[in-house]
Amino acid sequence: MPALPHLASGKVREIYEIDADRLLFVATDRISAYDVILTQPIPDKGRVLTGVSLHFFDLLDTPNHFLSTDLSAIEGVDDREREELAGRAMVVRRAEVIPIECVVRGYLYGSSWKEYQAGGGPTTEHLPPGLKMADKLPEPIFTPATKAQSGHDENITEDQTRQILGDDLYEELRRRSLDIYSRASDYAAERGVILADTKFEFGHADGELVLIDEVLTPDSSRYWPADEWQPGHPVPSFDKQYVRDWLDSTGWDHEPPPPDLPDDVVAGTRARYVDAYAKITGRSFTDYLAGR
Ligand code: Q0Z
Repeated sequence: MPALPHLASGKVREIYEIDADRLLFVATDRISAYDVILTQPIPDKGRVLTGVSLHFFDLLDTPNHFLSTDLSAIEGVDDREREELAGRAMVVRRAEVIPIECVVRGYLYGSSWKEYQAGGGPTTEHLPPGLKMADKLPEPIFTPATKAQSGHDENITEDQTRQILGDDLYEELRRRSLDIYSRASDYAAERGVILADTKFEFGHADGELVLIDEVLTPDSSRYWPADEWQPGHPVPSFDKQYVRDWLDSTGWDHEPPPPDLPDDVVAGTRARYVDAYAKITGRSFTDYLAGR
């Protein structure tokens, strides 16, 4: 959208180039469900996700790519665009991206549960037998993945990851990822929220290993209301369950095109994102918007 060179498009995010050292990282209001981008945007969803990332960059105080939310000195962004981008855009340090998704899991769910149930796979190689769906793991595990051609992440073994990264970088990323997960999940637990799993990306900037991309957002993490967690049962997702349930009520087969969301479902989904911001960060989203 801004008159800056477009660098990359994600399903729901965009990256623009500011200069050789800096990028503009934008969270849009697009939403995906069952891996399909829905036709209607969810107003402020991008601001909720950016607010959550900013909250954790601040709280974690770990080397990261965040520079500023101030767009006033960025040439190529006009006043209208500045208003549209406010609260959803970050100026970040350009890094050399490490091509591994650093996934940490504290609970057995999603693709890892599927692997476990099917007799084991890369994410379950260090797990004991006898676990149930959504069980809390004996300790959090580092289960890296690569971005596959399909756009779907592919889980890889510890040996494969060590081959790609080398032992030193593997161990550094594992230590950093587990440490961040441990601190964020303690923070969430104090608020009645379970951080079931999350995915980090890292890069090198000026010889420093920095956390990049979005961090600990509902799109990159699985957050559960603690009072709805029951081992052995599926756990409803905080933010997306409502819209998934509505989509399923239409009989949609999860193949594009998706059905149009009625206005009340858009509004209900927005309300759940705003509520997720408050539950996860302990702050009011209205205050976030006022201070953006
Ligand atoms: C992240 C991605 C997105 C599409 C590039 N600080 C950085 N330095 C260099 N590169 C990146 C970052 Cl964050 C970078 N991605 C992933 C994000 C849309 C792809 F919003 N690609």
